[in-house]
Amino acid sequence: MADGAAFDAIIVGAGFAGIYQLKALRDIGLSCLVIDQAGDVGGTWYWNLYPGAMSDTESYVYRYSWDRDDLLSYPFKERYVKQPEVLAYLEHVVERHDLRKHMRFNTAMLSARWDNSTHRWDLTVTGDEQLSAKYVITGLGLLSKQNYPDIPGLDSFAGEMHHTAKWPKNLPLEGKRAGVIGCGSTGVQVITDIGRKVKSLTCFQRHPQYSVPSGDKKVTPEYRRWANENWDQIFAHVRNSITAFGFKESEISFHDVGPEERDRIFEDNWQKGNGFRFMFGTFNDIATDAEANKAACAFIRGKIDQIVKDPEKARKLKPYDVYARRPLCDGNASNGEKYFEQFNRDNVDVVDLKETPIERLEPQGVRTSDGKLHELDVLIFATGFDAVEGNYTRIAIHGRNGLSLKDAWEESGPTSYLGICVPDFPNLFMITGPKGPFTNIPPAIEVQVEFIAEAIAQAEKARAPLIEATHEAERGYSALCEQLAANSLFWKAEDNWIFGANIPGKKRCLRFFFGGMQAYCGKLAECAKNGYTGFKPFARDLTSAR
Ligand code: NA7
Repeated sequence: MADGAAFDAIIVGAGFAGIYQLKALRDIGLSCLVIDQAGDVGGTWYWNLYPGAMSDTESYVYRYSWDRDDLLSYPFKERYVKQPEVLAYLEHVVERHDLRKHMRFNTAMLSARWDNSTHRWDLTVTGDEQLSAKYVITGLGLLSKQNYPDIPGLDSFAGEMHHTAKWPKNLPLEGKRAGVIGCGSTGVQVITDIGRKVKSLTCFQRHPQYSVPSGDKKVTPEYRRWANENWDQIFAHVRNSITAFGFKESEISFHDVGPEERDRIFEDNWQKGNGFRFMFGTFNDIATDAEANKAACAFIRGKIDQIVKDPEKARKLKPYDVYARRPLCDGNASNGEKYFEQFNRDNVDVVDLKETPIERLEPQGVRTSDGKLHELDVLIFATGFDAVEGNYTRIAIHGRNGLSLKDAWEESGPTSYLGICVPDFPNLFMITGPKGPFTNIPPAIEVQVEFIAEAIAQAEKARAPLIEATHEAERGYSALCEQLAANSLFWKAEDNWIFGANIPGKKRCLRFFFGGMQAYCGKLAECAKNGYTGFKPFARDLTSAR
């Protein structure tokens, strides 16, 4: 093995997760290396350069909570952070904490194999280089393996085709005839941003969406002062909430109030904006009670009818299925217009793919089943991701006895203990792994990073650096996840990536912990406090190891 190729910890991914994990492990004295296949830091925010890309979490809780001076001083201009700002923020954190010297870019993990004789992971990375580490921590992101639909004639299209998650920098769209396939979080953002820039925009929509305005606006000095005076309470609230989105979640049931009050609450939350707020800040049972859910759907359909002037476009844009996908919200275009308002433009149209599915791509554009050729210069795939496990199963990760992670998940679907560890894969930790919490992502990353760093610190102290979840613990945790999701209406939404149902051939099963952030933090704290229950003994051997 080449000199310098052995580390205490190798962290894969230089996004929100990898950056904080590096800092946490470096600060306890471990030798660490971060590798990333990208050319620089940023993770999701390195790749997603598509027009309109933004976080749909409010800016003040889309950042790290642990650097007080930085929280007080780092600027944010608007209520929602846009891709360039998130990227600049992550670059700033890396420089501020002198982390770059531990990072290597353009370096992908191609395979990882546990060696039970050395108790180390052997990694092969780009260029067939061999690296080794006691601990491997993956911060691969939930959503990074792109999903390209298998459309006949894909290669025949003569124009440009781009997936939103692999967007070329500064692609000019002005004056072009653009098509967008997909109207999830990403599609809604792209459409809102480019409607007024392109010559024509054809939106190919399979399921219409319940999108709510974000409520984006400029950050005023008063708002910033409020945040600066309340960082402790803000982040305490985040960890004690369900969604970790920083707003007050509703404690009342839809059935607790009468029709007028219901309308007032829906309207109030629509005006405040944010998709998660609309789902969890209105009533506490929108995601679990069919009647409450239907009322929310009817309210949003009413808004679409009010906003979209052409009744035929409005008809196509109105969803009638259950409101039980990841809640969406749309930002503002540079002129302040929002998603549904785009369809009042003469140059923006929607094609309902349930009525007229795509038959094939042709050199000039997209041919739908009604025989119509939608002529295009550029086709944008906002078609989402092979979410959650997609990043893991494409890499050969082999644990004990050569077992691959792919095979370990073959029957059960992607699973874990605490969203972090998999039995038979010692010293491997997944940040935002399967069955992690369904919340705002940066706070979820933080609690996982801190749990991993503390477990490793304990194992190092005990000189017993072998951290491995038991099968029993994984089964128990999975059963808890199932129980927590049992009443959720999310099961009823078709083609939902949350259950892996957006990709043909993927196993339809639960991929998240639906108990909320507070309960999730409670599980991690309880595990650590009781001597890392659910793991084969390591920290508990502290005394005997000495
Ligand atoms: P999503 O939420 O998975 O949305 C993908 C969209 O692409 C959605 O509208 C899909 O329609 C559509 N899609 C996917 N495959 C096809 C085919 N074959 N034909 C037509 N339309 C298709 O991905 P996003 O990138 O928007 O968001 C992912 C997450 O990233 C988001 O939740 C945030 O957390 C950030 P469907 O609705 O399935 O009918």
